[in-house]
Amino acid sequence: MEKLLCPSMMCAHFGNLEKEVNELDEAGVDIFHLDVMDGNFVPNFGMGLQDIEYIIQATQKPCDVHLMVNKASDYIQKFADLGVEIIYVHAENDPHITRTLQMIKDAGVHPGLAVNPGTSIESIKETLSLVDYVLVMSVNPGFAGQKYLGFVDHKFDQFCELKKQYGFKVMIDGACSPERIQTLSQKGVDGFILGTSALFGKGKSYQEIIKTLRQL
Ligand code: S6P
Ligand code: MG
Repeated sequence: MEKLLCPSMMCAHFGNLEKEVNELDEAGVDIFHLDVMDGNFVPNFGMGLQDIEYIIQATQKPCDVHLMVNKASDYIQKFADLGVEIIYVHAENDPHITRTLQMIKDAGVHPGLAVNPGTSIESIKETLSLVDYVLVMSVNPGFAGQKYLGFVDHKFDQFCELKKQYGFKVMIDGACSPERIQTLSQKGVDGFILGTSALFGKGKSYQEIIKTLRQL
């Protein structure tokens, strides 16, 4: 099974975004991961609409948005209009998550559910028939460069089992190192959000890193 390798663009060098996008694109990444944070649902800010718009027009590759914001449902159409392929939303702050997921589908975008480390699978199980992607958070959302939370390990086994029934793809976001990519892809995890643990600030070319990660 081919891995989905997804650079987390909040970790890119914004001083030369064009070069970053081009180099990642040429290195063969699959989906650009674009984090949106409102300083409210999570204690951090980023990325803005202009950054997102720029990245989407700079590549032919698919882009996703990971909405770490309150009232994500207010912004679905906005991101759909920008041309993203996947919209990840969180259930933890949305009393009507199934409505929001349906809105994403109706807008012609793949619905994704992001699952916080403290959120149980049981509490979101009813939504699984509506989602095309499950983004398992293995750090508390908001920042790059955090430590992997080992207590989420069991979720990868469980979601990989559940995907046989529902057909969604399982993705990991947070502290995703090369070692973890190897172990999790063997378990059946489909996609990997690449931040500082595997891709950025390593002093090697993206080409070289992506080639190595593909072979794991
Ligand atoms: C922030 C966001 C993530 C990070 C990514 C960073 O929570 O959702 O996408 O950018 O986890 O990766 P790393 O390898 O620095 O932890
Ligand atoms: Mg993310």
